[in-house]
Amino acid sequence: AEPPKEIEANVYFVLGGPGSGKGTQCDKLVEKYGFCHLSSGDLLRSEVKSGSQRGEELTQIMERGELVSLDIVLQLIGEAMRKAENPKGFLIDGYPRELDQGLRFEKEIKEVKNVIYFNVNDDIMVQRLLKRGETSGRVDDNEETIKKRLNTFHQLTQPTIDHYAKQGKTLEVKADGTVDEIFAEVCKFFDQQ
Ligand code: B4P
Repeated sequence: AEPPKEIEANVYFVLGGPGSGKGTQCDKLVEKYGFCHLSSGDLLRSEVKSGSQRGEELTQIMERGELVSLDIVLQLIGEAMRKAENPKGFLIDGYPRELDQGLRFEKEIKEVKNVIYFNVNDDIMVQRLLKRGETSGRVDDNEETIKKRLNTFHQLTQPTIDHYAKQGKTLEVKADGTVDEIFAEVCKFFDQQ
């Protein structure tokens, strides 16, 4: 087999609770800076849509607001990264959600340059997700699952964010404002890179 292609572009992890605006901000960053945006949630949802054997299992895990297995997500992200053509950088959105995911990624794929953390309180996240749930058709945008997703975030993802903050790699963005206010903050950071 061919050796895996070396990843040259910078890697940024984009983290925050469910409904913190990760996906929303990443779309705008792609447009402005030409990054390649890979959302672990989107990759999992398209795996479900493809009708593969593991799709049914993934749906159930997402419905429970739990994390799917580390190997599946890492494999999906790695594959997608190697397919990207001339990316200006990678925004890895919603990953790592537990410390092990981050450690494995850095060991097997590449060291992360920075972590962008969207910090919002739970009440606002719940409001945003319930609103999205009116039209999204997502199995996890309902009150019960949202509570579980918040729980998973506080128990597993928050310590992961702390880990990178200690390394001085984290940009923390206060993310309870409007989409444009938050975007302006993030752009200040990327314009200096
Ligand atoms: P995700 O798809 O990552 O779901 P999410 O956390 O809700 O983020 P999303 O990007 O969709 O929402 P956003 O904050 O942008 O994960 C879903 C599930 O997949 C997980 O529960 C887990 O089971 C599984 N999974 C994913 N990654 C995994 C991993 N690495 N390992 C294991 N399992 C994994 O936006 C939410 C809403 O807010 C939008 O409707 C948006 O319009 C709105 N909004 C955004 N910014 C706003 C603002 N400033 N003001 C008002 N509304 C705003």
